Amino acid sequence: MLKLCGFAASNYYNKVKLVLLEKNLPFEEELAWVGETDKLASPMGKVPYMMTDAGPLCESETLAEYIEATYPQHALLPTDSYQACKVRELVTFIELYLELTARELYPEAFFGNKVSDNVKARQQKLFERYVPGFAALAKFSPYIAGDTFTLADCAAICHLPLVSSATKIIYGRDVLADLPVKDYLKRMGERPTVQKVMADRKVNAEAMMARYA
Ligand SMILES: N[C@@H](CCC(=O)N[C@@H](CS)C(=O)NCC(=O)O)C(=O)O
Repeated sequence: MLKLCGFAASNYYNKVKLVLLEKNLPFEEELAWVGETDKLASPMGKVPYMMTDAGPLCESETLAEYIEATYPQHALLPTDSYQACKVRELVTFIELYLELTARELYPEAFFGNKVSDNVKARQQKLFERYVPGFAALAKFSPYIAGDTFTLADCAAICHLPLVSSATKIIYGRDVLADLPVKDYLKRMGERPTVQKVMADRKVNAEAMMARYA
């Protein structure tokens, strides 16, 4: 049985959990806060990581690809290799250019710390290049990569809300405001799998904040 390790307030953890739920696979969850992770399974100390029958794995997209390759039911990648890579391309854009750029703002946006004006300005400049790049690839029709729910939706559903809220808090404007992200997330929020992930996220986020307090 697959065991997903980490905590449900994490967007990367939730991306993999959504993959597992969408594929209707049995799995266990093991709570591991940052600082309490298994260093052999996740040498960088990051979550999520996963215990499989074959051994441990880390990095959320590696986990997603492992699950997809090992359990073909309820496919989350197109069979056509070009179309599958279009999905992966979108995941990379969402994570490397949007989520990681926004992440620099999280300490101030969500955790009561301060981010320097230099960092805010640097990240804003990056968004000016990265958001149009993402907009050129994202379809929202009705799914992020086109007419089928894919791994890119699992990433978008978990990451885009943080990009929107962090930039809204720091800059007073959601950098994704000109894209149909809100409608898209509302549509995706109708899925029972997404509702389950978000409900668990809420409970765990409260526990996480209590740990900080
Ligand atoms: N590239 C990693 C990113 C995971 C990540 O940044 N997880 C955060 C929690 S949302 C974490 O573990 N942060 C602790 C740290 O960076 O040391 C992945 O895709 O799994």
